[in-house]
Amino acid sequence: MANDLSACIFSAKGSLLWTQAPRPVMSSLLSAQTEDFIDWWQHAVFYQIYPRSFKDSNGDGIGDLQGVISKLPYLAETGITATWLSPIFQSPMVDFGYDVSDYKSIQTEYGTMADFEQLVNTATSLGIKIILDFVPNHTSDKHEWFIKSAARDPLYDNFYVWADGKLDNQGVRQPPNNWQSVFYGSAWQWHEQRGQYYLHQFAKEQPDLNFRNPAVVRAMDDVLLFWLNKGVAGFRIDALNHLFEDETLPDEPLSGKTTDPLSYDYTKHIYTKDLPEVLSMVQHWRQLLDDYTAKHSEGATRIMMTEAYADLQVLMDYYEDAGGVRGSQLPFNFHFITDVSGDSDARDFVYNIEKWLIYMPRGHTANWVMGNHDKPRVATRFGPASVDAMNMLLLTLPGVAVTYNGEELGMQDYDEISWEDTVDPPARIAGKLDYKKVSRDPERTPFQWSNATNAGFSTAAKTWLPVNPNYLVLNLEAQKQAVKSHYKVYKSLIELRKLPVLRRGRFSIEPLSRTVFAFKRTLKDYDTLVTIINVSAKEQLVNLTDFINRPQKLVVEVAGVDSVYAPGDSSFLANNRSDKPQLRLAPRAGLVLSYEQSGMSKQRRLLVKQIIKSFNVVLVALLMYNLWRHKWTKVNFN
Ligand SMILES: [Ca+2]
Ligand SMILES: [Ca+2]
Repeated sequence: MANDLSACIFSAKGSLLWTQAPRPVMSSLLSAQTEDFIDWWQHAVFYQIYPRSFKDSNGDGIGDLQGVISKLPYLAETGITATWLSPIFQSPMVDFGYDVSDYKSIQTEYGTMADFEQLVNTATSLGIKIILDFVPNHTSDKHEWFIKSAARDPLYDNFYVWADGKLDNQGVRQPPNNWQSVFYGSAWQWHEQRGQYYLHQFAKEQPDLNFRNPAVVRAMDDVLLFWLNKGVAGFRIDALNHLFEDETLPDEPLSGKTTDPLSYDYTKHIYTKDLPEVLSMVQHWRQLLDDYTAKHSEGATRIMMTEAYADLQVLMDYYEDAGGVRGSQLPFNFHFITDVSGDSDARDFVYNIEKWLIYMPRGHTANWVMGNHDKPRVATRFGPASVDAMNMLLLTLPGVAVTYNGEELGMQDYDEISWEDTVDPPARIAGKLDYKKVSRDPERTPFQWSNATNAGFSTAAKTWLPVNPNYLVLNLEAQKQAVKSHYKVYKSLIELRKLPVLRRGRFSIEPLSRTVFAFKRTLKDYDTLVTIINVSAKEQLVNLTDFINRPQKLVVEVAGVDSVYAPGDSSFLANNRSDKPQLRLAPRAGLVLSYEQSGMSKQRRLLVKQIIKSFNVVLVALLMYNLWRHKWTKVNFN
């Protein structure tokens, strides 16, 4: 099936289904995906596991692979079919695994290769795909490639970005240019042994690889093939748009955003980010994955998802460039993280959702990332009351949904981590006064499984990051037992996602007011699904007559924990005698409703067909009886 997929998408080009309402509306561009051709990844929920904080199996206070294995049944029970794991490779952990010292071995504190193989086998038996985090931009400074490169070993001499410094007016050696590290300070570090500076776009312990060297490209291809042979379904590619820098090392122009020359915001990153060479690497890796899938067709399509905080046009070229060359299946869509917040109104949401779909090349799959380990959690960005509504939005939009672990419970950032307990590198660099402004530790605290010690994460006296004290009330066990909970809402949404209308239905969206927006998913012969979100902090009464012909026919499928409605409610609008029946939406709440679009649902249609069929049988029987009686009478007369 995988091999037929691209052909199917191409042949279906031009058959897009655009809705015809006068309001701004969008096609999901999913029409190309008939039921037979939806590949495993095209409608999956990708659950991001941050292994260090997920589950500790041996009581050292650090999450590990056996911990992840022990929780795979939980993911399966929740309905998760795909995961992506933050790095699990050998690393000095300066940047918690994003500084890899050996791409082909497992970090000792996380487990062994045997544990990893067990993880893949167990996941496979539960129907869960494993995606690994691939960190190509830089290695650890403890990687043997870097050590050999620093020593000018001829095989590795050119593996990293080395440059001579320059002398200032006082004759003091300075870095070759004004490039800054994302983590603050110069992106150049002097290396005494080599007698040159090396580039590090992130921490100084993360030297940038030189992808202009074909030997580096080959070495990294080899890493990808190694893990593909271990049975992974693909890769999430880290910090993609930082891969290449301008070879002539020019100064970057000033941005005017800050007067601090050591801040990453001090310059515009026109020579260190989103260079055209990045696209060619994406296409190269796509080819590698496609070739692998073709050679190992017994397995699933191997895919890539790419991390780049970049302009929309750049991201769309990753999908497919103007020449039709394909790259990333899923260039991460971070609009829900970067472009909307708790202060956004309904129009901002609609605009950002449509923006992605308008620019996405035809025949591709949309994706929506609601959170990750680098950004504050949903409850912090949108407010704790928004948790259910944001999950409704995420899980009923067309395409792929990406959930960061803990968001199914509405876990909250732990903002009170002391300076002493702070471990995130940019936070340590920022110092005691400013660390809270940049620290990513608050969204990385251990998963809250129960109200047991350390939230059931670990039996250690001290965990690597403190557990959020709210675990006593906010934990999975409590949410499983409660009548209503964020987890139960999340799980019911995943169940609902199995409906054909959510897998491949058309999509149209409108702001109904400044505070409420709604979208429809429609598919011939199936009930329409409608998602309505109130993004304001006030209760809203919503008149749906503009949006739907007969709102009286709506039935609640999923309601949030604060909703006055419950799943199955259907009489709430029918009993409303007003000409313009109104729906009541709690502050920052959402609702998912079903609606018999054509007046007759698939189920009812089948019933009618059955009745007609039975009626036909009776009719034929009557006819036969009449014929027989006629013949018998005739015989009698003769
Ligand atoms: Ca452990
Ligand atoms: Ca780079």
